[in-house]
Amino acid sequence: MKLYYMPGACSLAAHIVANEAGLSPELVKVDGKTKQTDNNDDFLAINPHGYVPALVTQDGDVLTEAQLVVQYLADQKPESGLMPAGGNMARYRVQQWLAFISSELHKSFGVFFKPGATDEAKAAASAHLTKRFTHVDAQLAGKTYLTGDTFTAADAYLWTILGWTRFTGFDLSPFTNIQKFMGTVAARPAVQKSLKAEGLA
Ligand SMILES: N[C@@H](CCC(=O)N[C@@H](CS)C(=O)NCC(=O)O)C(=O)O
Repeated sequence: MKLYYMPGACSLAAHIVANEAGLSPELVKVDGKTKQTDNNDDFLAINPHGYVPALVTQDGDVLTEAQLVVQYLADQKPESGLMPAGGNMARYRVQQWLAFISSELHKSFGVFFKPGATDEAKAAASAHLTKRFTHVDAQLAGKTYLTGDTFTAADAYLWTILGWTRFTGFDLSPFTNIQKFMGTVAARPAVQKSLKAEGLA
């Protein structure tokens, strides 16, 4: 398997899930500007959208979309608990979180990384994120992870996206459960291993 990534981008969630599952996909770094890989290959030939994560499976299939890539990787090791088994409400709950993180959180950060984005657009995104973080914080009350005591693919995705608040100046201090979650996840060996491999530790 090959995992195409940019350091610290949403692809970090897939990288963490791969390490949590004990998988060792070949890591291929992509330059966001040139869309060239570190092997000087054209990333657009892998994913014409030009964004990471992209996963090339053992069978040569290309999978994109962070919420899908983490599920595929987790399903390679069902015993890891990273994705509950199909047909159970527990799996739908993790999928519900993955969809929420993708559409309500991940996409709302885009404006902060967009050159020329207006202050008004950033303020609107901040207001939206504040509402959504309030929900996440309440859901984490009394729990270690989003769905309880088991670390899942959704936790890897949430942790990755919340980490971007450091670059946007977003103040997470009012969200005490989120802060605790961030510390707990950061301490996981698979997370540290992923950060180190991406040159971020
Ligand atoms: N719809 C995609 C979006 C992925 C995405 O936004 N990737 C960003 C990094 S977090 C990226 O590669 N941006 C570079 C670009 O779009 O050119 C997903 O959900 O995975």
